[in-house]
Amino acid sequence: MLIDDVEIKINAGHGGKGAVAFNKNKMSLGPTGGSGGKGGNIYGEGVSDLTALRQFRFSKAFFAENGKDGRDQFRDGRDGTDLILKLPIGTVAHNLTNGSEINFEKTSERILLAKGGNGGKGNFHFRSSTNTTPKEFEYGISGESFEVRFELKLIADVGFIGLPNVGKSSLLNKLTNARSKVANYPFTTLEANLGAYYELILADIPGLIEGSSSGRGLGIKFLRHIERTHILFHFISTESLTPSRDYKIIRKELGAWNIALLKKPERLFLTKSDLVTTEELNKKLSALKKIDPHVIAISVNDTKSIKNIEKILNDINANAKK
Ligand SMILES: Nc1nc2c(ncn2[C@@H]2O[C@H](COP(=O)(O)OP(=O)(O)OP(=O)(O)O)[C@@H](O)[C@H]2O)c(=O)[nH]1
Ligand SMILES: [Mg+2]
Repeated sequence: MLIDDVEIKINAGHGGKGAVAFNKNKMSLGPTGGSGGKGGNIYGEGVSDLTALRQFRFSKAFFAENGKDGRDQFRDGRDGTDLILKLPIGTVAHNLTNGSEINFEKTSERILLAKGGNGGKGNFHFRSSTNTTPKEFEYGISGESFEVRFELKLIADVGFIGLPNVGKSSLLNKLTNARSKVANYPFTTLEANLGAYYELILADIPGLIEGSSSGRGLGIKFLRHIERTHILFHFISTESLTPSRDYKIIRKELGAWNIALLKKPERLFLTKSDLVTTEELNKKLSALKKIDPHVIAISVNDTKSIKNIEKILNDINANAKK
């Protein structure tokens, strides 16, 4: 199961305490108390492993090390070690306390999530001409600590949508080296799958049905994975008795998740063209032409269809580079 939405608590390190100490060797009372070390920071780091959020499934609290206390003989406490959390690229970190968001988009990019507290000053830092034997010191400050939600929104260029069983995964597998599960029943695909077509990333997601937005079928949470795509490929099967209605059902569910999905460019495909007679194919095609005059009929078993789709993808790729 792809873990794509988790909540945890992160606690950056507490600063160490400053020391109160005096010079013993020389029998003078000069202050020698060192300062406390800084508490460790917590960083997120983008990684290409899409399953990296799995580490947060059962462990819910993460701590960076506290700074060590200052000691005598001017010895400052060591800083606490930073904690690095590996996050799949495409993760949005939502700070649930102040509502801020951070996007992790590049591998190896480290971004500060929670800052460690500063260490306190030791008494050495309080010396002055009027106070040569200070007993003051500071406590360290606590590190930032808050609940954070990591939401993975896969980074893809093209999103495949449609009712279950229309051939989304079959096409992904045909166009890329992905091995998305294919079977002749609804809801074969249970989570988003990515495939690479040259530089373009294609995302195949589970099928939507009427009422997905109210929790029917597999729900619609997986639509987060196509939120950032440039274009949607919408598939309707020739097996459907009501192609235009199917189209509207899917559009309604998309809008229920995020209205922005309805504004994305879309290409419409009538799939499994090999299953029906030319007459039936044309009938269904003309019904869909009323919705989109550029709709095309395809079959994964037909080389010409695949070439057509590859041409569309090549154009998208060329436009993306402009
Ligand atoms: N004849 C024919 N069968 C196809 C074609 N494309 C897909 N199929 C078959 O249709 C069935 C469903 O294909 P999938 O690719 O699993 O469909 P899906 O849209 O990914 O389905 P879900 O993951 O359940 O949403 C499988 O048995 C495929 O072999 C096609 O062009 N022609
Ligand atoms: Mg599928």
